Amino acid sequence: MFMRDDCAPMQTLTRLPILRRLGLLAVSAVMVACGGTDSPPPQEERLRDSPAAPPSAPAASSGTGILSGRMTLVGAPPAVQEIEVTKDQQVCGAHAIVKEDLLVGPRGGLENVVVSLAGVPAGGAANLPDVELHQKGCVFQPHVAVVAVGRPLPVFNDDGILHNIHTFSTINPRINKAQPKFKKRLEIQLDEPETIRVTCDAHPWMQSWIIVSDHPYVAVSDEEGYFRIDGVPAGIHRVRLWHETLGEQSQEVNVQAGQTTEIAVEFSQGS
Ligand SMILES: [Cu+2]
Repeated sequence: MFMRDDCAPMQTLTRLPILRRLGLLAVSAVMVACGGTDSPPPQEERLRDSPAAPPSAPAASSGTGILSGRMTLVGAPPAVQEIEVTKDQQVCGAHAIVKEDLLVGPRGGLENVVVSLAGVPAGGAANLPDVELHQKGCVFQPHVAVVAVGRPLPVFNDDGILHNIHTFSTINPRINKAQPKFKKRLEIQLDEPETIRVTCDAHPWMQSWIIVSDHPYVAVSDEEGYFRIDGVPAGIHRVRLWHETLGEQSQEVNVQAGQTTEIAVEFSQGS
């Protein structure tokens, strides 16, 4: 859970000059216009082309720190939208299924923002925790899964009905595998960093995302919008913040050894 007591330097937007805040929000608004689930996700390669630090940046110091913070949605949260179940009613219709492409907590926290360091060299992805992808109650769980490059990702069918896993990747080979009710577990493997949309072709509302990372500095915001990344090398980094519906923005952070650097990022649905 997010800990406020161990926070030292604050790098919130509220402490930035007003013009910069407006600039960041403008970036957010632009990304909204370019975002949406039908658009291909931005590729990791773009990030590697980004400058790692401005010329005036101090050299990275030794040691590591913690990067944490909170994602929020500006303005009124969207109404929860319940999916109309059109198939396999006995399983999929046994409970309410809601759209998950924009989940906002009661205090404005934005869930499922992928927070990652951009431009860091590949390596250390083995430190990412294991993850399983479940098709349960006709919903992918988790909605956003982070997996290390090259690590087998187990996919479970918990429902006893036909599911399917279909990855809309452009860098990794596409995967399109049926998962009948008797195939409780299968494995997929993704060897290149990529943000990949995943569907089940048997149930059109089923969609999730797999984030394939070649480094360990990535996290997904929780239902209150909080995230935390441990073991971040001290120094100046560019942080990429990506949401499937609200698009992408980035900002610079200065992580100091032995300290927690906190960021607060606002997303907007635009005007
Ligand atoms: Cu399905």
